[in-house]
Formats: sequence, structure tokens, C-alpha cells
Amino acid sequence: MSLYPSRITEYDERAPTANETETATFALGCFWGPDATFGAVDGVVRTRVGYAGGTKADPTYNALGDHSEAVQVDYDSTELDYSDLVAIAFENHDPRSQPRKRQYQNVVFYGSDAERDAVETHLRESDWPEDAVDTRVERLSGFHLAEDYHQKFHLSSTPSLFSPFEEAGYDDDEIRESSAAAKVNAHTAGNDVAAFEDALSYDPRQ
Ligand code: MHO
Repeated sequence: MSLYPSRITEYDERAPTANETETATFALGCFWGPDATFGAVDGVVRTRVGYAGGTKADPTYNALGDHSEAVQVDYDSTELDYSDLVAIAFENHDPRSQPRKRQYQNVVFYGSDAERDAVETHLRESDWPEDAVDTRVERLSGFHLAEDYHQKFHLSSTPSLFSPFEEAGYDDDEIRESSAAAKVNAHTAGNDVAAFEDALSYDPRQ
């Protein structure tokens, strides 16, 4: 299966812009996994990984301080709601206990009272008894981008699918913010990705 640079640029030109998307942030363990899980979802437009939830000013992977690994998701609110993303977050981790290392702890970050209410509603309507959930629910106070080599990790580890982005002339920032890269990264990690099948993975010369 091939990925053509022209398909990548066409896909990204059609993607909703930053003004047309909302953003949600989750810490759910090693961020490579949730980057790909959320990237697969229809209506998720862009993803990026970073560090959140702590107070250290300039966290890095080797000096995280009190932050946790987190994924940030830009989504098209005409296609899905914040609550849909919260549901996906809870389907993709075990909320009953926290990993010992703060780096991998689970946190749902809300950005408004409405989002906090949505998380509370999700938990109330879930099967989890109220005192069984250890996952923290906190207001997002900042998001620090992780190093380039952590962005779209599965994609960047797959040369046959990564090279077309380089051939399209994308630099590291453009790959991180590429909607096509979010979809191809999700595919590379083994997810079913409708956008990849429908729009990205065919030969434009056919
Ligand atoms: N070092 C671990 C986790 C990486 S994640 C970005 C691994 O290689 O799987 O913390």
C-alpha cells in the first residue's frame, strides 16, 4: 500500500483550521498510544503530545518534574462532542488505580465548567462506583509540547509511510500539526482509520 505526497497535502488543505476546531487534553499513560487512538477517530482533526498537569516550567522527557505525559486533540465539534472524547478516554485506560509514576498517571483535563460537568456526567452514568475511580479530573493549566521524536511516534517509526510526508516538504512542526499525519499515525499503530482508507491510501494517478 502506498501513500502519495499529493494525497497528504490535499487532505491537509481540506482539514478544518485551528479556528474551526475545539481542543481537549488527556493524560492516559505513555502518550504514543493515545496519540494514535484519538487520531483514528472520525472528527479528530489533529493531535499532538506533550506534558501537562504539573508546575515545572519547561518540562522535557528526561526532566518531566511533576507533569504527566498527555495528548492534545483538536476536534471538529460538528462531528463529535467533548463527551465522546471523554468516553473514548475512559474506554482506553483502567481508572481504578493510578500508576505509581506521575509520568504515566491518568488525568482528564477540562478547560471550562461545561467540560467539567461533561466529565462528571460521564462518570455518573458509567458503571464505575463513585469511589472506584482514581483518574483525576483537573482544570488544564498549561500544555508543554513534547520533543519532535515523540510526535506521531508510530508514523515516524514506519519509513514507508513517513517518507511521503518528507517528500511533501513537511518539516517537524508541519508533521505534528498535520491532519493526514494524525490519521496515518493511527493506521500505523494498528487502528482502523476510515480517513486513511477513504482519502489517503490510493494512487492519485489511477
Ligand atoms: N520508554 C517506554 C515508554 C515510552 S513513553 C513515551 C517505551 O519505550 O515503551 O513514555
